[in-house]
Amino acid sequence: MTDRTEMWTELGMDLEAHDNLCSVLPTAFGDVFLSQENRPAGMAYWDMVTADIHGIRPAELVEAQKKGRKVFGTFCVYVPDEVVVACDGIVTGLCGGSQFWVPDGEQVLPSDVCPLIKASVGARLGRTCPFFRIADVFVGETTCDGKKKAYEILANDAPMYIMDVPQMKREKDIVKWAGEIEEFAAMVEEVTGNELTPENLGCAIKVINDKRRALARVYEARKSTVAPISGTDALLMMQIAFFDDPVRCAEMCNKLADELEQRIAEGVSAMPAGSKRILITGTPLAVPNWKLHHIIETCGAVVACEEMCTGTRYFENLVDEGQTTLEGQFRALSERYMKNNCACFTPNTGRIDDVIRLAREYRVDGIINTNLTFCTTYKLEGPALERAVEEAGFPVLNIETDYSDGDSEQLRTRIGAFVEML
Ligand code: BJ8
Repeated sequence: MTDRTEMWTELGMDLEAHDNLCSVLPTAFGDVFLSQENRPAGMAYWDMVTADIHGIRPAELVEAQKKGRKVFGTFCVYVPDEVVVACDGIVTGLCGGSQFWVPDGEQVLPSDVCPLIKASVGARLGRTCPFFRIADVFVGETTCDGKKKAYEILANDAPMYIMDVPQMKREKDIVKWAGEIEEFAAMVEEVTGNELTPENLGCAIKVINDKRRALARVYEARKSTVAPISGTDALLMMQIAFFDDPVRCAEMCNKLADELEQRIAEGVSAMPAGSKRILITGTPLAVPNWKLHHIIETCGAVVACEEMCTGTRYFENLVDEGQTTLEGQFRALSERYMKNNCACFTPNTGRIDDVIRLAREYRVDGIINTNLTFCTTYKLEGPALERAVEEAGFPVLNIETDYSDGDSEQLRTRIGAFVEML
């Protein structure tokens, strides 16, 4: 593997601490991914990217910056990538999914904050993630309270721009989000030095829609009871989609979908016969958080679908490609993004409808509702969700967990018992 020390040094990273992270990742990756049997050959791409996750893509971003392009780091699926791509900027995800970053986050945050927030702040302040060093602009948003306050802390160390996400979904909220997107576009134009036009925004809308279509094809294949891919592999594909070049992402996902469709036709499964099918819903699973999928899929079940931001919410609903003015395009973007069902909204009954719809479409036997510890919004809407899906005929297991491995055995016992009774 290419030695990245020079790049990491130039990025001002803490090399010693970063070495500790790099030393545990290969074992974790091997245990979770390479131990699986009958994987699709197409996963070789994601294995390669993940094996050098702090090298390959960061090196591309640094090269692009040398040519004058700007990198925008984002924390939420409400931020419209299309605007950045239209202005020849690059988007990269910034949500932290490793326990490794949590202690550095706890230096400045109370311990009773969700691990995603602590890890994201820790990754920046501990200088142990190249993506958090590379981003020219950090784009935050007014979703949950913890994130809003964490962004204030991050702003002391990183260039933050905040988008004001509405908390309801009325017509005036859609209008407001379109206005926020317009203001965001002005900032992106200024940072990139490139003008946003209906033409380049139209192209970017098509590029990101193509990426959504490709991800959707892989998910479509997961509806088959043949189970041509494990949920763990599909999750990795989804997590990397937040970092990859969108055109290449679509190309690789389409290739994978071709292979999965072939496997379905030939009856080739990645999972043992009789594996119970699970839909998982809840808070996002940022890379490298593979804990729940690994436990579920080593307990006699397959994760068939994720109703979460690292799942269906990332690709369902396309942006209308028929608009020819910036005003019409901002409105089309707003309409699409406002269809996303985050627990930060009130009410958020659309998520319950989605979970039941997806549970039927993916023909699942049971649902796991997962909540990151201290995420109040998702926790509070949990009971209503669980009641509704049970009424719809789906058994449900509620899980609250963080990034540490301390509860893994306890989770294995609970999930094993749940799968057993399906
Ligand atoms: S659209 S889910 S990506 S906000 S888990 S940080 S909500 S305390 S991540 Fe999210 Fe956007 Fe919503 Fe999706 Fe807060 Fe909860 Fe932590 Fe969360």
